[in-house]
Amino acid sequence: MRQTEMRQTEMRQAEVRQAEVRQAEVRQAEVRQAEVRQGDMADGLKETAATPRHFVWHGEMGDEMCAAFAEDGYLIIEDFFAADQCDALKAHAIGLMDNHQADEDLVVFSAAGQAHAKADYFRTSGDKIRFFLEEGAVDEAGQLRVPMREAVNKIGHNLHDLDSEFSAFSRAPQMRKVAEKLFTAPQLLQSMYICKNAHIGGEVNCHQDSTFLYTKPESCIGFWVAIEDATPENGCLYAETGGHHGPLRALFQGGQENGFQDKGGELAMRTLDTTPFGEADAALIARKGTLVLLHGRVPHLSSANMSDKSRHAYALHVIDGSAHYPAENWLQRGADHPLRGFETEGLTGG
Ligand SMILES: O=C(O)CCC(=O)C(=O)O
Repeated sequence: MRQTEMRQTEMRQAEVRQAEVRQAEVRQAEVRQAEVRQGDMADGLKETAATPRHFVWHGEMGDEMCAAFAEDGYLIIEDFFAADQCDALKAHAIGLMDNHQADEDLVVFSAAGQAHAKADYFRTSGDKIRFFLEEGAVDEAGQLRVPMREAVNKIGHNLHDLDSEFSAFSRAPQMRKVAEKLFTAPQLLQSMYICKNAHIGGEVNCHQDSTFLYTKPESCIGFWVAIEDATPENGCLYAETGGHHGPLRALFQGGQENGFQDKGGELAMRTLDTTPFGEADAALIARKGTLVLLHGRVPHLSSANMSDKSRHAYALHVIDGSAHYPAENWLQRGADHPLRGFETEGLTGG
């Protein structure tokens, strides 16, 4: 009798081991497929030294993912959102652009627009939904040269609290799961729907996100989601592998006194460290639905989109509520817009 029980236990253990081996094989095959896809999407890739690791989402941010993020300063997780969720967010964003009654922004972004009006429009957008237009999308007379949905560079910076669709996307269970691995008290600070439209989408210069969204201690992490395939041809992200171990180069902030926003204070880039950025050696090629995590210190950029294909993306920047948020930071929210976490309970949206 005891021998029979022992044999059954051994058989169960062997079955578990076999299932684990099968699961590991499936995961390896998925990673190989992701690498092949990355190769297929790599047309136009400049010579890069690093081959970014690609992971596939299986409901958990595992130890390997955490280790890769800590080493590289970025993390690519495929199949994070379903393609139809991305399509729905894109359709919604295009609807917002089509329905946008442009007035202030046409003046601000016209070829004759004043730099300070542009700066003000940006400076006060932290708790609003504003439309930032591409360079050259508006003529001297304040008329759009292309339809609004093609003229928009990005929509920002509080989609995640003011728009119910964006709130739901930002607070999707898998976003919350990842955030819980990375933060003590995650708070959603900034959101941007970035269009990088065909032929008109401008470049984003090399920068560190903590320059713009500084906390003490630093805690900013970018959650960047490919709403469409992002390739070297249509302006995917590039990042400096391991570059988050370098110093923070600059802070983009307002005057020293608290409440600079109310006083219309000027924003300025303050140099902290003159070490040049290293080469952005990793093309973060991302299939639709992929999450790219970006450490607040990792230098990253994207090129102008000269191709026929748009490259829509949604970027959410999260900070830790336990860190100090300086009153000099450019992004300030009114008292009626307190920061919120990933909890969906009690949200009305809209
Ligand atoms: O999407 C891009 O091209 C740039 C995004 C970016 O720099 C960011 O989310 O921090």
